[in-house]
Amino acid sequence: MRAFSPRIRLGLLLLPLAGCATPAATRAAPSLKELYAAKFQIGAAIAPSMTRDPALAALIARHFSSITAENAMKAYAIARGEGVYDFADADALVAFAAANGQIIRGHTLLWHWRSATQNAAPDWFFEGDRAAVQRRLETYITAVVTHFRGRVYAWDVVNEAASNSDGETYRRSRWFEALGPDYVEIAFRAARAADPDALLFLNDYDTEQPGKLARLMTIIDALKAKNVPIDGVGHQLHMRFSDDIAGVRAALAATEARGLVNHVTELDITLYEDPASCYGAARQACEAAFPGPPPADRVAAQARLYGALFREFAARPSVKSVTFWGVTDALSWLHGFPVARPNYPLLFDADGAPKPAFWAVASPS
Ligand code: 9MR
Repeated sequence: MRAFSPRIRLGLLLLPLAGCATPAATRAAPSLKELYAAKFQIGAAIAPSMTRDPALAALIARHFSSITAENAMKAYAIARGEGVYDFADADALVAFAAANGQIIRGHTLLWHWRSATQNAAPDWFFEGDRAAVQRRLETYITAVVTHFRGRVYAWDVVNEAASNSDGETYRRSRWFEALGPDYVEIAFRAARAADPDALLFLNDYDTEQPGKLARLMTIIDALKAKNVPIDGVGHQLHMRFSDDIAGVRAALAATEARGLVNHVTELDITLYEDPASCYGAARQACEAAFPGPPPADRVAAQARLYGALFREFAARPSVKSVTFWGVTDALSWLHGFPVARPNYPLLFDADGAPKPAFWAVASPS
């Protein structure tokens, strides 16, 4: 038996008494990576701290064949300044994965995102003229991909290039402002040159929405028309419990039609039914936190959606990797987005016990 904390063991013991145990809650959880070995890699995004928690590390080793650094390979984590790199956290994750026989998806070489304290597109990149910005981007990508050559088998080369607005293909990021649409091509060519064996992905969110998918595919078609080296599309799939899979189907099919591979890169399913306005800058009318445990009907709907997604993934040979954006409900970016509030988006509860969502993925039919 795994070395779960006394709290977890007590929880498992008390479940039948609470009258809410299903037989599934106590049966041994099969290894997800073994269940899906013939279909695709099963991955998790992790933080270095997770590898230092023995029970969590054992859970990660048991269920996942692929590891993504949730943050440790972003430019804000690696680049201390121009030409000054700190690979310590990223290397620790690479060593953890190697010790467990897991392969590694690199995330991400280029991103627009910034907050008050973190900047995935550091200011020093953008000093000087266009040629200077291009040279710095090439230098950075070459250094990072070369450092991990032979250890990172696939890269999210560019993250979130597509615009969220109709009638505008590319996101108006600082990269776009400095280099125009060519920045995507520049990044992919630099990555291919630094490691010809690594698979190269364009990664984005909301690919399950028709407008976003169309804009992303316009970018892909432009890259392919110029023979830019791209191997696949990364679909983040940050979904909601009430979603269906029609949009996911369309996104996977659009990628297949272009002869590219599909990776699901950041899968999770929020239990809140927030209106679109909640995701705007003002964060208006987000649902209030549940007063107690999450509602049972939403937990069940989340499990049904996970099951339907995995049936779909397993039916499509183009899907080569499915990565969850986290491991247990204890740690998820959704505790802070779109507003601060507890969320329950993953397959394992905060104590590491399999949820209905786990069982739906473990036996999707
Ligand atoms: O989960 C990540 C969170 O811990 C970071 O603070 C945040 C900013 O770096 O990025 C989160 O991960 C994002 C991923 O890198 C790209 N797609 C959206 C993810 C959730 O915001």
